[in-house]
Amino acid sequence: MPNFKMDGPTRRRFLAGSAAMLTGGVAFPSVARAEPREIQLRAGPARVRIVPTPYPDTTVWSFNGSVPGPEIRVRQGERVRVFVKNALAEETTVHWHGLRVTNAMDGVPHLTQRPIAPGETFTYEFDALDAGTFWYHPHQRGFEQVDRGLYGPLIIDEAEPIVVDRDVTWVLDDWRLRNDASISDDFENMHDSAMAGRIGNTVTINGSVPDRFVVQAGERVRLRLINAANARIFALEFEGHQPQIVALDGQPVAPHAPSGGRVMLGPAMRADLIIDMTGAPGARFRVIDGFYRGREYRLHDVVYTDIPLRAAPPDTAIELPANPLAEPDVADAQRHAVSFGGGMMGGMMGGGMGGMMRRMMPGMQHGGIWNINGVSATGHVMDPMLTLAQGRSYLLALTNDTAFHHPIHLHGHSFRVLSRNGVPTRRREWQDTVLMDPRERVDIAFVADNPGDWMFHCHILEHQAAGMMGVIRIAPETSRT
Ligand SMILES: [Cu+2]
Repeated sequence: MPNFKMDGPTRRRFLAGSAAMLTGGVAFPSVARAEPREIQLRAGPARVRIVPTPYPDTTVWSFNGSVPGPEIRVRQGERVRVFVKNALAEETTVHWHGLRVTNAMDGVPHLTQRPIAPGETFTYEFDALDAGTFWYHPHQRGFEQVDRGLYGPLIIDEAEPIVVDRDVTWVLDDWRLRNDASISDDFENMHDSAMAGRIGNTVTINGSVPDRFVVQAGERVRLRLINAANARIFALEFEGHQPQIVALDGQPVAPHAPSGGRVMLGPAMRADLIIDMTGAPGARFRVIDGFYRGREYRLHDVVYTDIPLRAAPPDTAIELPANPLAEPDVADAQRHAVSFGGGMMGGMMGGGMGGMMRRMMPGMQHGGIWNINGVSATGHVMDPMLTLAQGRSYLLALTNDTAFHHPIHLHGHSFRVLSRNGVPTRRREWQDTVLMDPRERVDIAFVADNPGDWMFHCHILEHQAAGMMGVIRIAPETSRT
């Protein structure tokens, strides 16, 4: 984990001390931005240790030789310039997941940019508008490039951060490894494409099989979870602890305990937790991932040192300041229905592969397995499924007409999740990726304030590649076509 400080003081304490003079009550943080923050990323093959000895190292594709790639960490309001050098043998791009960048910087091959050819460098530049937990990854053949290790965390610090003892990032991923610790190359197979996606056999945190997370009694930790897996959904339970969710997909939410005690994260989703270490010195607790019924496993151990930090965790406020997002006018929003279809009709119960294949949609071809509103994407360039007027509010009534979960991601915007199956959500959370249960209906709303052609797709990368992808165009009202 070369780029992660799991222990020791973070920049946060320093920032907490210096933030007051930078804000002065303005709605939008105005950090001096004389020069953009410059970052170099090099996408290329590397050898890293994913599983412990006696297994050998694993050949991956990574940014700057590590998995995850380097943590990009900037202050809200800063301008960021990233030089991406492609040292792969194939084209690539980088998408800044959840960031409201201008369209040309969104990293979608052929739609927003020409892909970066092998040997080329592309320069991305954007403003860090929203504080929060984000990540970056290629959008070119993501099902293989992300799976092989091309991803990294992107953290934007609040101008006035909440006070914690440690600020820790866990990038979750899973890998399909062979016995020699090499990555199985069975990409784009029919089984993964038509069912739940490429679920791996080895789960990692920050690029390696987790060992123990050492904490101190009385400590308060901000834990930023990022699900970088192609397809695995996580449902994390922190035994013996009461985590509070303070942000989802980077956007602040009223602090609350996770429903059922489990933090749910579909692919690409993030959650910021505040965890007070209320255990006794020397105690040990498990972190359980229980999403897949009958396949619960111990993801991690929380291990207390013998020396407490203090008698009890602090009781300071943990609510995060809101980001400058435009509030949709739901009453006046134009409504569009969007349905997600395809895949196996009857789910994955019984029958084996042959039975499952027989239950597939009639006429279904590989590459056209999934669809949005009946259209199955064959690449990133396509006619827009919707053309929206810049500045107006929209309500998208999403319906999952399939037997599988889908984490649906909209580029360039965050949206409010208004209701699920007709029941209003309690917190109207902002998300950029909403996890839909099989057959579920979810209403989302947002202001179409970022002009351009934006991807709207499932973030199970095998589903995306097999057609569950569309383009939403946002254009000035006068130039709508
Ligand atoms: Cu999907």
